[in-house]
Amino acid sequence: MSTAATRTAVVTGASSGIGAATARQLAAAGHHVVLTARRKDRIEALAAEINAAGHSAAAHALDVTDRAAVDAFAASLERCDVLVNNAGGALGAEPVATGDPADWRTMYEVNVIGTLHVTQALLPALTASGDGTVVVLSSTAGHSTYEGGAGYVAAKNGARVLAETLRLEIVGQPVRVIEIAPGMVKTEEFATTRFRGDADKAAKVYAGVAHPLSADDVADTITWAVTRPSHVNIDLLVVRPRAQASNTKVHRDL
Ligand code: 8X3
Repeated sequence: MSTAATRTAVVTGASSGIGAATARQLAAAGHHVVLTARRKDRIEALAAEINAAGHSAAAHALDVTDRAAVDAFAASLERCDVLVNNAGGALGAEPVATGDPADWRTMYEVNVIGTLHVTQALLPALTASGDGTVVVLSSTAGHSTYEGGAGYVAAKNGARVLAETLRLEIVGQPVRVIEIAPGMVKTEEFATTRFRGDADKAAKVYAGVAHPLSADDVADTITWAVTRPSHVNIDLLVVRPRAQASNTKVHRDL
C-alpha cells in the first residue's frame, strides 16, 4: 500500500493501451499510481490487478475535458509527484479538403485542452513535491505532418508546444517537463478509434510491419525517463519501430 513516503504518479487515459501499460510499469517501479479515464470499470479492474500484484494503485473516473471534474480530482489528491498526460488520440484521417471540423475540435479538446486542464490543476502539487515530473505524450505527428493527418498533427503540435513552453516558463522550479513522441504503436484501440470501428482500415495501418511498437515499449521509455535522477530532464524522446524511418517511410513485408 502507499505510504506518505511513496511517490504518487497520476496517469490519464489509463484504461487501455499506453496509459494502462504505463500505470503497470510505474507501479512496479514503486510509485503509488492513480489511474484516471472516463471508463470507470476498466480503471477499477486495472487498479485491482496492480494491487493484487503487491503494488499500489487507485482509480478515479475522469474526463480531462471537464475542468470542474479535473479541479475536484486535483483537490482529492494527497500529493502528486508525477503526472503522465497520456489521454488523447486521433479521430479520422480525411484530407484537409474534406475533414470534419467536429473531429478537429474533439482532437484539440482532448489532446491539448485536456492536457492543459490536468497540468494546470496539478502543477501546484507537483511543485510542492519538491521533485515533480510532467510527462506529455505527444507523437511523431507533433513533429512532422503526413497526408490525412492534419487534424491529429495540429493537435499533437499543440501538445508539443504546451510541453516546450511550460519547460521554459517554470525553469528554476523543481519540476521537469518531458515530452515522449511515439511513432507507430499497435494498441487495441488507437487505429480502431481513428477509423470509427472499421477493423479493415485499422489493420492496414500496421499491414506488413513485422514489429510495430507495443504499449509496453512506450511505457518502458516513459518509466525510464521518469526514473532518471531528478536533475536529468529528458526534454524529448522520439521512439519508433525499426521498420519506420519517418511518418511516411515504413518498411512493409507485403
Ligand atoms: C501515432 C503516430 O503516425 O499514427 O501518434 O500519427 S501516427
